[in-house]
Amino acid sequence: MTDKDPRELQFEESPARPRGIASDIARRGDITRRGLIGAGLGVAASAVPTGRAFSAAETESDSNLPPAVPQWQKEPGAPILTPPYGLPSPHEATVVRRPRAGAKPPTDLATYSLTPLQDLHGVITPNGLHYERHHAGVPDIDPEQHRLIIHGLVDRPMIFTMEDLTRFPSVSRFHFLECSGNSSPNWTAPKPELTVQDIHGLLSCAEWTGVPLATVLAEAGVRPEAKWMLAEGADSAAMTRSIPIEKALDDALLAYSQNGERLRPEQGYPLRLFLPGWEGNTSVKWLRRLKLGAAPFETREETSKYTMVMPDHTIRQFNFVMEAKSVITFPSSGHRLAAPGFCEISGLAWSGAGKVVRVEVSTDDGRSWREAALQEPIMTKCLTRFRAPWRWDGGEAVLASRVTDSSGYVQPSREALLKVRDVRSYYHNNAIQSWRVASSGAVTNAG
Ligand SMILES: Nc1nc2c(c(=O)[nH]1)N[C@H]1C(S)=C(S)[C@@H](COP(=O)(O)O)O[C@H]1N2
Ligand SMILES: [Mo]
Repeated sequence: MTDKDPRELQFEESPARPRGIASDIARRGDITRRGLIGAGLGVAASAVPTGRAFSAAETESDSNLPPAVPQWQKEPGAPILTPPYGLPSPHEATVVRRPRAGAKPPTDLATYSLTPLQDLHGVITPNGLHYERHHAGVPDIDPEQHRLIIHGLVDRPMIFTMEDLTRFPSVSRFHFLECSGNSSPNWTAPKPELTVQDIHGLLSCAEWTGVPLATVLAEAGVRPEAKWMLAEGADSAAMTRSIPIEKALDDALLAYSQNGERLRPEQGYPLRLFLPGWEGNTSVKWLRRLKLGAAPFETREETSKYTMVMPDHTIRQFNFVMEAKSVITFPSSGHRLAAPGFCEISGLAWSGAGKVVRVEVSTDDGRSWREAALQEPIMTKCLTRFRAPWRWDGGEAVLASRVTDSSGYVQPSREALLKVRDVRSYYHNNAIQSWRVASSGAVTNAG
C-alpha cells in the first residue's frame, strides 16, 4: 500500500533528463550507448528533436490539446460490446490491404491483396490484414460438411471431419507466409512511387495452430514407395500442388487456427496445409484431399506456373524454399521525414531456410554496413524485427538492409541475383531493397 497519489508515482518514474526516442532506447538497453555513438548519435539526448519541452507557463485553452482537458475526458465513452467483435480505431482507416498501386488485377477472382507492412509493428500480421492470393475467389465452406480425404499409396485410405482433426494432439508455431511472386515489381526498372506494401506486401506472419501432418499421415500409413503428395483445395480452382514426402513428414501442418482464432475464410477456412518457409502457393487453402504417389503429379501450378527461368534459359520446376530476404519498413517509400535528426530505422528479415542470424543496415547506398539489433525471440521460418538508430543529416541518403540466415546464406544484390537467375524469372526476387531519402525528406523506391 502507498498513500501517494498514483499520478505522482507516474511522475516520479519519469527520468529527470529530457524524454525522447534515443533516451528511451538507451534505457531499454537494447542498443548500447556505444551503438548510438557509432550511429552518429554521440550527442546529448536533449538534442534529439522528438517531442518538445513543456512550459508550466502554458495556459489552458478550449482545444483538446493539453494542458486543456480534452472533450473525450469530459463525458463517458461508448458502451462495451460496440461492436461485439472489436475493430481498429476509425483513425487507422488507411491501414488496409489493397492491390498494387497502378496495377489492375486480372479479374476479381484470380487476384491478390497486399499487407500494409509500412504500418505494422513487431512481426505478427493482424488477421484482417493478412495478404490474400486466390486463384478462384474465397469459397464459403460449411465446416460441418468439410472433409479431408487421404488416399493413394497408403495402407488405409481415410476421411476426416474437422472434429476428428481437432482431436489430434496440436501444436502452435509462428511462421511467415510469402507468395513466391512477392517483390516481383523490382525485377524491372524500379518505379519510385511504389511502397513497401506494393513491392513486398505478399508477406504476412501469424501463429498457426493445427495438427502436424505427420501425425495424421501415420493414421493412414504411408507406403514406402510414396515419395510425393498431391494437395488439393476445395475452391473452384481446385488448386493442386505436389509436395515431396520429406516435407510432408517434417514440419508440415494441417492448420485450422491463425493468431488464436479459426482461420479467416481468405486464409483457407476451415483447413489449410501450411508448409513453413516454402512458397505460399504450396500451402494449399481449403484443403480437401491428399493423395500419396510415387512421382510428382505435374499439375498446372508446377508446369505452366511457379517455374523459374535460369540464366541459360532452361526452366526450373519445384522452387520451394523462400530464400532469405529483408526490407526496411520505416522509413520506406511514401514516408516523409519531417526534419533532420534522430530516426529509428526498422524492418523485417526472414528466411525459409531457418533463422535470421544477422541483419546489416546501410545508409550510404551500400558503401558501409553496420549491424542492426534483432528483436527476440528469433524463431525459425518466421519474421524477425530489426532496428538500427540513425541520425539523418538532412542530405540525400540511400537506405538498405541485408540479412544472413542460419545456413550462412547472405541476401544478394540485384546484380548478384541476376547471375543465377534470368530477369524473366518473375518469382523469388529476394534482392536487397534500397529506399532513397531526398533532402526534402521524401522517401522513394530505389529498387
Ligand atoms: N486452394 C487454394 N490454395 C491456395 C491458393 C488458392 O488460390 N487456392 N493460393 C495459393 C497462393 S499462390 C498463395 S501465395 C497462398 C496465399 O495464402 P493467403 O491468401 O492465406 O495469404 O495460398 C496458396 N494456397
Ligand atoms: Mo502465391
